[in-house]
Amino acid sequence: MHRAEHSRQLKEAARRIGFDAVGVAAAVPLDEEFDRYQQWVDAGYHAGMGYMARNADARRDVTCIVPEARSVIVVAKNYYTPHSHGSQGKIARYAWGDDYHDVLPPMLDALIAELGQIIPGSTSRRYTDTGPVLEKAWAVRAGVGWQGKNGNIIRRDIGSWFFLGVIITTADLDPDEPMPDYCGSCTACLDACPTQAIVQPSVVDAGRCISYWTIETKADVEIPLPIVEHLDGWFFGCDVCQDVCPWNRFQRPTDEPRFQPRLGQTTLDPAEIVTLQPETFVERFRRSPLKRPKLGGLQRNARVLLDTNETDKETT
Ligand code: B12
Ligand code: SF4
Ligand code: SF4
Repeated sequence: MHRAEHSRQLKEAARRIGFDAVGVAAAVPLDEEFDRYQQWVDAGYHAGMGYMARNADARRDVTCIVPEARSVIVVAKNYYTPHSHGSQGKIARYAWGDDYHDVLPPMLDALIAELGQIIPGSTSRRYTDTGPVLEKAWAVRAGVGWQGKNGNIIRRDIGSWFFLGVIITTADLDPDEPMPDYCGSCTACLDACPTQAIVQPSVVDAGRCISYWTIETKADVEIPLPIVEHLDGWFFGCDVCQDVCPWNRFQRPTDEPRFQPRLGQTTLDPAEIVTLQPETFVERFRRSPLKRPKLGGLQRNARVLLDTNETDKETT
């Protein structure tokens, strides 16, 4: 059978499994993107994420992961639900429901199983924020979206509220064309970022990003004052640069019920979190992305927000 037919069948399977978009790129080295990644690391923009500086070979060349890989399949899963952020104790939209690290892998496994039917004998490995893969660079190459000036991958049909998943495979599939950039002359995200973390179009310095400080750092790390001063109620993650993006007017509600806000909540109460007991934490945040910084990290965030509220009261 022709490889165009294989690609068609794969895409049909991806839609059937519930992905909102799918594309294919040839598994050739990411030379240009890799150079930019290297510059990002050299500039120290990975801040305390030591793992981002490791396994550089695999980030450049996926055949370090799957020898004889021919194709990289990239899928998108929409997580948008029509609720708003509230104003205090705000949680980033991606973390309102169940953790995508639990939701996406079985879907990717189902797609790998289908691929095994379409091209028997193919070997594949999946990733969704789980290894040294430049998922956004692959998404652009596979035509799943373009990289916006806010650093995220965007599509014209659903905006940017989606997760990425990647399958590296020995299956020889028809590659798609990269998607052109539709940011144009817009600079809304650069202008709106409260901490000027977008240091140049599409380049985010994690060390200045609220998302990094509130999600990726541990309890014993103090959030620097210039970040604290601009938290504006963000408890976990930050969505400012996506909220202002005009392409997110094209957002559509997800069909995945597990991405609905747990207990209907899109905020956390800092006063409640500072006194939360470990057993309750484990119970309440099982399968939630909010467990990533552990109870200590969440309590550090809660204390910062409570302190900021106190200071606000004193100065007004
Ligand atoms: C590290 C990481 C972070 C870090 C660093 C963010 C970043 N922009 O890289 C922090 C903790 C800050 C973070 C935050 C968020 N993240 Co994050 N993160 C990752 C992770 C693990 C690696 C990303 C990476 O490789 N970064 C390194 C840099 C070098 O990569 P890059 O941005 O692709 O770099 C390119 C640009 O700098 C560009 N570039 C450089 N110079 C130039 C010049 C020009 C002209 C151009 C066009 C491009 C360009 O080239 C580089 C290479 O292609 C990925 C999962 C994965 N394995 O890919 C998720 C991932 C990127 N995150 C994701 C999400 C959802 C988020 C948040 C929205 C969560 C939130 N609401 O708080 C925020 C968004 C912040 C932002 N504005 O980027 C999703 C994005 C989905 C999407 N639609 O794009 C991913 C893909 C996870 C997933 N599987 O779904 N994240
Ligand atoms: S997530 Fe927030 S802090 Fe980070 S780049 Fe976007 S707007 Fe700036
Ligand atoms: S806000 Fe404007 S510049 Fe930023 S990603 Fe969206 S379209 Fe691009």
